[in-house]
Amino acid sequence: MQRILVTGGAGFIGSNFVHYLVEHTDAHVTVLDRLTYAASPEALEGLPADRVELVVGDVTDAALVGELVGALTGPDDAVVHYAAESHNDNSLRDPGPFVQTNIVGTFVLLEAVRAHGVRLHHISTDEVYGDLELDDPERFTEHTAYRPSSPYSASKAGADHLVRAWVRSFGVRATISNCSNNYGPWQHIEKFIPRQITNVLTGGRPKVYGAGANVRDWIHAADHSSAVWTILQRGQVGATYLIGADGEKSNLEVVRAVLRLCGRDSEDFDFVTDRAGHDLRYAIDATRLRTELGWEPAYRDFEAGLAATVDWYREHRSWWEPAKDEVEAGYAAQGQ
Ligand code: NAD
Ligand code: TDX
Repeated sequence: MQRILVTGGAGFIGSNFVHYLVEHTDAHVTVLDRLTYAASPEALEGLPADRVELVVGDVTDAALVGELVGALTGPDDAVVHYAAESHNDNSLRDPGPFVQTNIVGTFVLLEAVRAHGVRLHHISTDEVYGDLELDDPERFTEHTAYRPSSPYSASKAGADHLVRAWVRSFGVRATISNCSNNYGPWQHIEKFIPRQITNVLTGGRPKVYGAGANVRDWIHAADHSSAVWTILQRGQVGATYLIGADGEKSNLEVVRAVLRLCGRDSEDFDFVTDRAGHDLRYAIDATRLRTELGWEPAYRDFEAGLAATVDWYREHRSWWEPAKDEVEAGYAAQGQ
């Protein structure tokens, strides 16, 4: 039986991938997650106990990581590494945990897969490439130079470089994917889309940084999961794949869509203090993934995916509501 170790598997995207594995494969899944404020162990509830095991622990704990990676003895066993501090705004307030988890955590994992000869897939972000002008005809490709802007994206870039060095210097069998902005169920309400949905659902107003002209390239988390599985199955060891679904939207477009879907006036939002160093635009060219590995996204209609996401937050109030006041107080303290 194939065994997959998923670090950060209780988070937004990692838990989506765990569901993907349960539904589409016979693999046994071990989740390693520290259960930080960002984790949603509820997202793993109801999964078959003989298929999914949750180990609560830190990816920087070399002894624990060595033990879990050492148990992966089959030829198709693998580690998929999602665990990270993931929010740019938090990295501006307190960068330390980003260096620790994202860089040191990846180092610890790399040493374990090197010692035990285990295949690794490393999950990264398009933010390592910095940003694009709004009218730049080029999008990010596997050949774009690294130019990270924030402590978060710099820590992810650092992790990517470690993975590449371990491939080249030590022959570690690893692949990397850099994905665009994800949306969907179980995303923490600190992030843009769920923050605005839950602002509206609690009778408040969406908060748009700066002038709202910034563009993000949205992909449904389920499409990210299918892409990662495709790379794990058919990806070339040592290669990097960019994951994106041609979903560019300005923040203003997204906020107005959320308001419309909730039956509110589409101008019923506030402009607030901009993010320091705010990247203007991300855009992914996923040609390599599509042509070499034959991957295609299932969610092609952003409005439809967003509508389903709004409904999901309506139906899961008891999950997000306890965190709402504290998240908003943190933003208010920054004028956001
Ligand atoms: P998230 O914050 O929702 O989840 C991160 C998970 O990692 C949480 O469950 C948390 O408890 C766990 N974790 C944090 N520190 C840990 C540690 N030291 N040891 C063990 N577990 C730890 O993040 P997400 O949005 O699901 O992102 C997952 C991965 O995908 C990250 O690597 C992120 O950089 C990458 N990514 C995210 C996006 C996006 O749009 N959210 C896009 C591209 C790439
Ligand atoms: O209240 C807000 N208002 C606002 O205008 C928030 C929280 C954000 N924004 C803007 C900032 C960005 O332009 O919305 C955009 C999206 O913001 P985030 O959800 O914080 O995402 P971003 O900074 O783009 O990073 C995300 O995508 C890449 C994830 O959080 C990262 O983990 C991933 O690597």
